[in-house]
Amino acid sequence: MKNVFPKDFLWGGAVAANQCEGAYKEGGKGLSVQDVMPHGLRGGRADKPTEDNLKLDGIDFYHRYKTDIALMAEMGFKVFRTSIAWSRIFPNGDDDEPNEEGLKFYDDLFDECLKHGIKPLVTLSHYEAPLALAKKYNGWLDRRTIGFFTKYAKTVFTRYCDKVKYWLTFNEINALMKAPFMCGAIDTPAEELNEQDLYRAMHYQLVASAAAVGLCHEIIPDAKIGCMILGVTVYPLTPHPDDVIKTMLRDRETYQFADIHAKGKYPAYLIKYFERKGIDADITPADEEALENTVDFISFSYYSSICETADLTRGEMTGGNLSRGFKNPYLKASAWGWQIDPQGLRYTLNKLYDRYGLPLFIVENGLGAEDELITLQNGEKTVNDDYRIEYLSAHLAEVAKAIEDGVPVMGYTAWGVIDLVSASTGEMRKRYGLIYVDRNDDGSGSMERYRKKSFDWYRRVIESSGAVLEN
Ligand code: BGP
Repeated sequence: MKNVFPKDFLWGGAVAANQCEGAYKEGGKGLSVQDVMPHGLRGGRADKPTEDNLKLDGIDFYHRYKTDIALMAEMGFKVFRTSIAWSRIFPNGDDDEPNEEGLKFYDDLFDECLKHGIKPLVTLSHYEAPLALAKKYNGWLDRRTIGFFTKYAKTVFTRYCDKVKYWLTFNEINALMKAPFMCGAIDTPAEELNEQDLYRAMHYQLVASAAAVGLCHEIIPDAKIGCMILGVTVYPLTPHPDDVIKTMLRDRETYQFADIHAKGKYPAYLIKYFERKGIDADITPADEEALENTVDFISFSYYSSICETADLTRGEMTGGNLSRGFKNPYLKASAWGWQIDPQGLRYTLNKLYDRYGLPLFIVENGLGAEDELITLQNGEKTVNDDYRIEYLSAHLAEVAKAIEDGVPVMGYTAWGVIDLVSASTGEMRKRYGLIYVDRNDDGSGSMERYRKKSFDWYRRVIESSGAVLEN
């Protein structure tokens, strides 16, 4: 088979500010919602930052980014996805003026990437809104948050217009409905929110996302901006028509977000749903106009697939952070119970392209596993992570098939390319990296970086433009 990856394919890796930067109160940064979520999505909320929160120091990327970017350059990265911590730029979210020290940090970080020929791909909001917005406004449940967000977006577009040409608005925007505090800075406990509250918050985020798209096009005409969805890939558990319909409905929970970003308006099925349930999502004519700013591409995260059934007694539930479903009897799972399904990635790419006809970008994919750091005879430390190489190469082989199917894939950024703190569990133990970071769940460790076996494998993949995947 000939090598199908285009020459300009954007090979790289991804992280998020809150999971790697640390330095949670340096450089004038305000607190973010993550600073009070010590044990990730699964754990409870604390009143203030506590020592057991590994994100407070992360992997100290804030101070070590030069070394880390150099390692990424060694792998031949064309692109590096990270996020801007909103609370470094507007510490309280509603400040009059941005924090110059925060802006300067990202200037330096992006310059460092560009120095190595790496293009930054920047997420505006990756589960890390300023905590003050949660306390003062109830986050995305308040329409005023749209204004705070667009001011922030305008500030960073203006500042980095010459440096950043690829942008994403909200990370996994569809996750808001499942995790309103982490994704929406909504202070009200999730169990006290009704459906209308959630749909309003969703609507405000969608309007803000579209407004950011419009601003980006205006301020950086040669940039491309996309939405980012949690690519929940769902199969019917059985061929029973009830299961198929249930799967269609579950799909819409994901696609409603991409539908609006790509088509610029609410889909008919959602309008009908609001009518039936008597939901007032507070959609104004000005909002409808703002939504017409549609995205240039669709990006998504892909880790696994799940099954759906109408008969809840039939199946067993999978693991997963925000995308749990029923177990597929044909698939194996990771140690955290996430089902491994490389073919599901080809299926998802085709499905999204059939639906939207827009270029696609896989901005997260990887295997969270426990690694063992070993010392080789020459004294070098490494991890023999053949399991990770197997996972990544199987998924990339399916990306190649999707490209052969005719899907325009812009690029691929492996998630957690350097070990970082897990979003769902707050652990270091669940490692995704091709670069090992010496930090443990109890906070011990030197923070030293070591190349895993997958590091050299990925370097060869990029160097050969994917050709080595065939061997
Ligand atoms: C996605 C998030 C990331 C990341 C990843 C892996 O949902 O966008 O932030 O963490 O999942 O999840 P986890 O860290 O829970 O293993």
